Amino acid sequence: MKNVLVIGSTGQIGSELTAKLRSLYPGGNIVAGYIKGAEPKGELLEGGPCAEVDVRDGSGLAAIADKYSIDTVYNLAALLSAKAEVKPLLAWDIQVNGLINILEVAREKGFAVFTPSSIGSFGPETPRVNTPQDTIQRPRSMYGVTKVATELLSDYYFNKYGVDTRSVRFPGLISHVTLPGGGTTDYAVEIFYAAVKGEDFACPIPAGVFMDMMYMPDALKAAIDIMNADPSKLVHRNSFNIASMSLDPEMLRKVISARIPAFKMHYELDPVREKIAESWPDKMDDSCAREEWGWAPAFDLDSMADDMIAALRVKLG
Ligand code: AKB
Repeated sequence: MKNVLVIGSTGQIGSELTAKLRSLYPGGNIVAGYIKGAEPKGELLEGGPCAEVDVRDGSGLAAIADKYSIDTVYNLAALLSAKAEVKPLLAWDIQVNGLINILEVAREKGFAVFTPSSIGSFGPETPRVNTPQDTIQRPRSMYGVTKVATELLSDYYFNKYGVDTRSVRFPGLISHVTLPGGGTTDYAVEIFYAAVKGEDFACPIPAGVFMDMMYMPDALKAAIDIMNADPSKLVHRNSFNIASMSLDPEMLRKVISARIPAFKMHYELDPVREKIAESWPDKMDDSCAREEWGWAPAFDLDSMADDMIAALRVKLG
């Protein structure tokens, strides 16, 4: 990886991934791809090349790939799970038709493609605990439907055309640089912002509903390591389960209260997010990622909470 296009570079993952890749590959072109209305600012804008890229425009993408001799594309364009329930057709257009455009250009130009999948690719019939790598994927949300489709399309283009597609199934991501928007797991980020600001947090997910979560530095490491992995060791490709912690709102309340004793939380359930959360795994089995490309997370609940609170105290003053 040297010349990389990050599509969706101003989002929760993209903003941090672009910065990380720029620090790892200072001699390369790490292009921050964005759509109109979500232009990069500050360090993201000044730290390297930026280009407007809409996944629904294959020829625009091909021109950017040529201009920067792109060898790897991180395709992070997506509507998250709760938002995709409001705009299901737009979610399909961006996530599925958009990916087909990218894969078609990848066939022609020869670049590798990372398109994240998610715990959202599973559904209520999937084993909830130690969810196997290869198991039932019958999601009920449009987000999940698009994630299963993107896993299948990515494998199809690898098997049929040799496009180097790889990906991971991200848990809910906890981070302090860019807020997520429209996801079911957003609460696990928002709870920290509320606690550090001294606000009472209204939790949309019921106590006792567990989901896999991960701290952003581990997610970035996974996204980079999978694309650098030795292809001869990969039995799977799209997508690998990766896991680091399984949390419910009460676990987060406790870990935050231990650090911010005045923290207060009450429940104001969101029926859309509640239904989605209840259909997702509690804890994925990530042994294939560990065996095939050496995946190992660095953060657990306590070290993540220490780091999040320290970073937000600086950010929010
Ligand atoms: C969401 O909640 O929609 C995402 C995800 C788990 O894929 N954060």
